[in-house]
Amino acid sequence: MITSRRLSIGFVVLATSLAAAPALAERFTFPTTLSGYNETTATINSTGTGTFVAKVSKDETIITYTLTFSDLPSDSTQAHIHFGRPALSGGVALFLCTNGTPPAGVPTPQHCPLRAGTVTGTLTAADVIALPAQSIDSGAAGFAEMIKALRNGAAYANVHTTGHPSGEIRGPLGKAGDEDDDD
Ligand SMILES: [Cu+2]
Repeated sequence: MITSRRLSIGFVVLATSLAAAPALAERFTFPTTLSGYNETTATINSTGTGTFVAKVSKDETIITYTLTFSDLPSDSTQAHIHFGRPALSGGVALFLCTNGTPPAGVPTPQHCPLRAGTVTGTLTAADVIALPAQSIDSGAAGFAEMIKALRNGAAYANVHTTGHPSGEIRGPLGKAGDEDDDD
């Protein structure tokens, strides 16, 4: 009896660690697709499309992201994660890339591809831009606030262009894409 009990406990431990294995690299994954139909305040009829995925590390200190877009009718100028829920505009909390003047107070973002391409990168507390009007802090507090926003569908990825400086293609983050394994 004892042997058989040990065996089943061993099996449960093995099964649990196998199930948890894919989650070791990140705690949350937030994928989305970008479209002009998601833009605010005006909906944009754009040929551009894109995909974006943000992966939050297990210890919630690093966001690794990949942004891909194509067929933009004018050159991209910058891309960000904004704090705002679907159908509402919100401030820029995290830069993904920029071809303009780099933001002050955070590490200089990489350049954006012009009409099509992919950028990958990592974001940490140092990259967060405070949004006082929306009560988003800078630093570690702001980073945690943005992860919470992502988990609650209150953030979006946005690519801006010369033709549409306030944003040409946009994708909502969180909710549907929230692969929460925090249990
Ligand atoms: Cu933006």
